[in-house]
Amino acid sequence: MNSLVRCWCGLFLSAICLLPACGNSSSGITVEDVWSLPVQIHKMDGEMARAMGAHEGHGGHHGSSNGVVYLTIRNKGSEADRLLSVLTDVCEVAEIHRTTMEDETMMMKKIESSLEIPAGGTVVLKPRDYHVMLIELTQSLVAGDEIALELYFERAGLIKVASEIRAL
Ligand SMILES: [Cu+2]
Repeated sequence: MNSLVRCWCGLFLSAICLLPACGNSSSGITVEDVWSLPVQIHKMDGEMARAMGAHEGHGGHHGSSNGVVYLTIRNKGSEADRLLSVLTDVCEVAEIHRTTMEDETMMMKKIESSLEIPAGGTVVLKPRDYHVMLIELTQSLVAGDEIALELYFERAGLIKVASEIRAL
């Protein structure tokens, strides 16, 4: 009887995590519209190449494969939360970056600490803005495939999402 109960419980939990926005309901955080692009340094267009060239730490990896992840984080809770880190198996390091314009040059910087998601607010990681940088891919990103990401929030804890890889 005990094993049957555990079995049903397991099924129930996996069913919850198959929902597209697999959030922690008590925290109010949901993650939606998760997608990725491969970024090949030597194949990037001028704009991106300048951004990457200006980027500390990427210059030394000329020719290595990187990727980006874009996503939307909603906080329906009454308290602010913070995205602390991102983990994935497909690269050596995943960092939260922000692209900004400085003196008409596109710059990309790792954010200083963590990314705040205000109470009742939405933060969109999108091209030319916040993004998750996948540095030194250990496997190639193939359009149509999905990669697994683990997002760690200060209050909501771990939220696992799948990111759809789009074509460049
Ligand atoms: Cu970046």
